[in-house]
Amino acid sequence: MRTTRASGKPGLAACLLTPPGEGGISVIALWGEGAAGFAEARLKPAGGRTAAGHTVGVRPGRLVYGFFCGESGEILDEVILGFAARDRVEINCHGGALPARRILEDLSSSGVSIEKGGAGGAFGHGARIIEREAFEALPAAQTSLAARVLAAQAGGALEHAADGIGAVLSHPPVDFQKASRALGALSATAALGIALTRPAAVAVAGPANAGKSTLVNALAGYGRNIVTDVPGTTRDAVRVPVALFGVPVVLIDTAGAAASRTPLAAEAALRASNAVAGAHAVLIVVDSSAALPDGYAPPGDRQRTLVAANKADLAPNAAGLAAVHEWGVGVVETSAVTGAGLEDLSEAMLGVLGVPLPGKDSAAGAVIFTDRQLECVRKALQAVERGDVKGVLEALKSLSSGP
Ligand SMILES: Nc1nc2c(ncn2[C@@H]2O[C@H](COP(=O)(O)OP(=O)(O)OP(=O)(O)O)[C@@H](O)[C@H]2O)c(=O)[nH]1
Ligand SMILES: [Mg+2]
Repeated sequence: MRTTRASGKPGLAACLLTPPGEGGISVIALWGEGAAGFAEARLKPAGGRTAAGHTVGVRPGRLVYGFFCGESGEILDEVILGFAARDRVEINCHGGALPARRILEDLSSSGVSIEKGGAGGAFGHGARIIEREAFEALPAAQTSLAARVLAAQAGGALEHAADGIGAVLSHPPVDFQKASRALGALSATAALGIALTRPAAVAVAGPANAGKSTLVNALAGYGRNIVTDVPGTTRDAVRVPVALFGVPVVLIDTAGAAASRTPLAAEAALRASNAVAGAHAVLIVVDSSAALPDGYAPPGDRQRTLVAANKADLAPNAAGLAAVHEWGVGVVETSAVTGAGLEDLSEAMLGVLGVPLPGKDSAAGAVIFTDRQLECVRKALQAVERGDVKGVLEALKSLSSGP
């Protein structure tokens, strides 16, 4: 989103770096030729001397405390200005929606172009596209693995890999096989990279009282959901973010399949089936120490279903377990109470989601983490198959430089 430019400061742009909402501070980036001088002229330093015309000794790396004034001289907020370079300033004002909005509105009416917000916006000025995409995704990273992978891509890992593949084709002898292998390996990283930035949802369904909520709590690491020994405890579909080997996933705990026909039970069942329909995968939790309820059939399609045969700490019910194995889907024995089998279950869940298990080096190398990047690599692969060097180089260029 770009506001209409007014006259006055055609070379300057600004954007809000911090997310909207309550917080200690908001940070506005202001950049463009003359940004430091512009900000300096708007600052009334806390030390006394008035704003315009008086120097505060701006130099890169300096922080200056004072009051940021509007075009008319009105004080807009108490701020700390950070001068990152001659043409880049960060305005740290009070948090919450209003102080930053007042400053941005004033900058806009002074002719400063207001750019799309988020950390990526601040780097839009001269930034490479993959770096910008990484900085846009970083604030939403939910696990340290996601943050490390994105930081590595912001630092150039993916761009470097693309350059390396381009180099293989740019000089004779052109090695299509090598380029094809490298592009194949690169596109295979997308399953992990995209899962890190766009967490998949797994619906947790199954008969009442099987231990669904206890299992979700165990995977989350805290008592998010109410657990009791009364069948029918869970009614709502409750979304619980968890990390499976560093991969963020949203588990949706649902009401157990039960025979009750009350309106509340009917609504709970509807919410459960909606969760199953909308999820990327389904984890069916059964009580392996009991027979399956009469007529119970697993919801969802088999390709994306996994079973946790829970309560494995109790004596197994052979007939119930045999019936579950007939469903033809992966079965992992778990005990949500002792924690047994939870690692195997986490690994199996990633398998059903098509996400490779992250390795020690996953955060260090090149990783595709957006659909746009994957599309570029796919185009490069197609061009390799056609023997079209120019097509590959163009696709790699758009991976690193955008359309
Ligand atoms: N022994 C044993 N008990 C378990 C295990 N998991 C859950 N339970 C117990 O089983 C009972 C039901 O657990 P919940 O987690 O509420 O089961 P649920 O499937 O969410 O039940 P609804 O929400 O009613 O469908 C509780 O008393 C739990 O403590 C397990 O692995 N082993
Ligand atoms: Mg429950």
